[in-house]
Amino acid sequence: DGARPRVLVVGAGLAGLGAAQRLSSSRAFPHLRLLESTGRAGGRVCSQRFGSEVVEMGAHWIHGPSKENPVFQLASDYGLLDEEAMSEENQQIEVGGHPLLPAVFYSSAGRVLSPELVEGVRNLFSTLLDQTREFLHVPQVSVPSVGEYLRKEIAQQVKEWTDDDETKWLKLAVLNTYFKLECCVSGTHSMDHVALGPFGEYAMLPGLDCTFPGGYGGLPDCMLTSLPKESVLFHKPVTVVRWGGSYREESQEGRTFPVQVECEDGERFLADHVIITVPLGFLKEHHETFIDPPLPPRKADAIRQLGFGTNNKIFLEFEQPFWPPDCQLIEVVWEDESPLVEAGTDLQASWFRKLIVFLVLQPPERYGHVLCGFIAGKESEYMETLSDAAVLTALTDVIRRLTGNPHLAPPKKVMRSQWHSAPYTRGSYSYVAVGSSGDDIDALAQPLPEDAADPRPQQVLFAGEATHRTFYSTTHGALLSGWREADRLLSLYDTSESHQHKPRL
Ligand code: 6YU
Repeated sequence: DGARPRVLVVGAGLAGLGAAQRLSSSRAFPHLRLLESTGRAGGRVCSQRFGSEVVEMGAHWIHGPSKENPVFQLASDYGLLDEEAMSEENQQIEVGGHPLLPAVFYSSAGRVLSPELVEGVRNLFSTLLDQTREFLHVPQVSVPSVGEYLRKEIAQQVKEWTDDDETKWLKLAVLNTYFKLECCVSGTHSMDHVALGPFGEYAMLPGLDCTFPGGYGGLPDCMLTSLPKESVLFHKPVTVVRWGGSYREESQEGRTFPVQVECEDGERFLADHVIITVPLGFLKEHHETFIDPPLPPRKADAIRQLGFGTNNKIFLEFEQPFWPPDCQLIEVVWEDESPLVEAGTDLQASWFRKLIVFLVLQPPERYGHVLCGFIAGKESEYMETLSDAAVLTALTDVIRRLTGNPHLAPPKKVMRSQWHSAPYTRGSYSYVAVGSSGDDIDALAQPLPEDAADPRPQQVLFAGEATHRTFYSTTHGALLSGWREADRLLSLYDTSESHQHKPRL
């Protein structure tokens, strides 16, 4: 039995759990260990208590909940979804990633904007955004980024607008809100950082986005339960993955292992293979020391070039709603802003202007009056450095201004995510940044040793959302990447001979 391959998985997010689950269901891998730096499973799937209810600090929806979505399938199998989400009808709805919720647009001038004006602008923006996905196979793009393309098109269109000046400015201000919203979707500071050519490679599945009634965290919890208890070690941050070596257990004469993984507490684990699922944000910060010998230049470049930004959530609980009863989405328009005018850079004075959307958590009978605000980019990272009290004060001022009610009662509670400060995440999710492409994602996913002529079996494998070329930034991308790497190992070993530890090369 000691001759069978030993596998380590680093990170217990959906990628790591998915890989471990698949490997542990095969008899070929009885020696499986999952090392997780924090005290819980789930990673960026993170449900937390907020008063008497559970809210999502990380992943919120299943994007495209339908048959092809493995997160949807697994969650359905575990009985974690409600009937509506499971219905055939729900699975067939195609909205291109943007479900339309009943929304109210508040402006910085203390007024509610007319739905007609907003709808016209929204249609324009989504038409332009759809166009940005059409450059995938175009050899030469005229501008490098999604943001620049959108602005160029908008500048053209404005010339043809026949509205009065005030309406023109207002329409531009609404467009600016959509730019900020798109920053949340892509998890980036600015759409000028998101590469235009590869933008259309991100794939959307059918199905109307759904949530987990009992919390997204139910999914990693169920996956964890299916693993042998002793195989999962928490509070085990890995500091270095050594590969290509010949390591032997101190106490034993036995065989040697090519991989040695060292943890912050000094403990070492030997293995034949390691699957690394740490976030791209962690790799960006640590890859030079985390992997030894260091990564080949092509892979290190991919880590540097691909984007990994910040999108945070701020939950606010109110005694009384200030929004109308049927409203599910509050959007914020700063009337003095335009995508055609450079934004201010004084984070302290204006970070809160980047927060332009609040979801009203549904149903109110269950949540009370809770808003979930989204804020992306450098402003979001700055927000992380503030105290809860400072965030609450700033947002109370904003909401008073939006509603034109200087006496509006402040929220009674605030809670927010701080994904950029989280040492084992360092941001929220990946995007294909200007200067990178889907090939970088594939380069990141390439196992080591990389050389096809190298006779050694692959020792270091890479999974995680940032390694999925078409589903990056999602939970299903993460899960599929974990399965992909587990399958890579399964295919290395002929299971009929696996007890003899014979790689099938
Ligand atoms: C989705 C959604 N969603 C909001 C917010 C965030 C994310 N996502 P993990 O990080 O989970 O696991 C790694 C583990 O490794 C972790 O436990 C670490 O502690 C551990 N680790 C690190 N270093 C270690 C070390 N040294 N040693 C040991 N362990 C170590 N996805 O499907 N629906 O609604 C959202 C959202 C605020 C932060 C999301 C959403 C992203 C997912 O959460 C994320 O991809 C996966 O959970 C990652 O799993 P993993 O296993 O890879 O890593 C065109 C175009 C546009 C492109 N984008 C459009 C899509 C929009 C994405 N949607 C996002 C929206 C929200 C609101």
